[in-house]
Amino acid sequence: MVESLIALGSNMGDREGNLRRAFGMIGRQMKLVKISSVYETEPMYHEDQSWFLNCVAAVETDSSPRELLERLQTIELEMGRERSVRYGPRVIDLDILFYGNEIVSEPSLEIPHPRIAERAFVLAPLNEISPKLIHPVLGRTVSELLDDLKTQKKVVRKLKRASDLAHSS
Ligand code: PH2
Ligand code: MG
Ligand code: MG
Repeated sequence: MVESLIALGSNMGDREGNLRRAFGMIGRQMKLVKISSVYETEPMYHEDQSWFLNCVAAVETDSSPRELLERLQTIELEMGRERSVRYGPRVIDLDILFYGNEIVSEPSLEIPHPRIAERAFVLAPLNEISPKLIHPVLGRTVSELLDDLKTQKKVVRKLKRASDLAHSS
């Protein structure tokens, strides 16, 4: 079993319902071990879109990194995710942040996720559940990466008990 960290995001439709549904689908396929609070976050990159709800979950899985990616992509598709604008609006986004301390560098799969260090919307929830986790490429802990981050983007904790989302579907 490997512990993997997954980032969840939604900025279309019933955002909270979308996170809840994704947790239900993830929980049927692997063991959900930890879940952060839910944050309402200002959009990055493509700024002209609605604010996101973001959170992070730790799971235990037997799947390889590639299989895990495929499982998450299947959930995204089942939830009606359409591939359109890069960084644009989405019903649900499920990104692998870490997979144990493994480093994977393939054209369609990079682990650790390459943009963790610039994203408050990932580091703030991640810091709640794994502050001491060491980024295997950058050699810094999650809490150090969060301290290093200089961003004007707003990240507001919204729902303290995201675990309610995971157990209510
Ligand atoms: N996801 C993106 C692009 N921008 N901004 C926020 N705040 N949260 C996201 O999850 C997000 C984003 C592409 O995946
Ligand atoms: Mg993403
Ligand atoms: Mg994605």
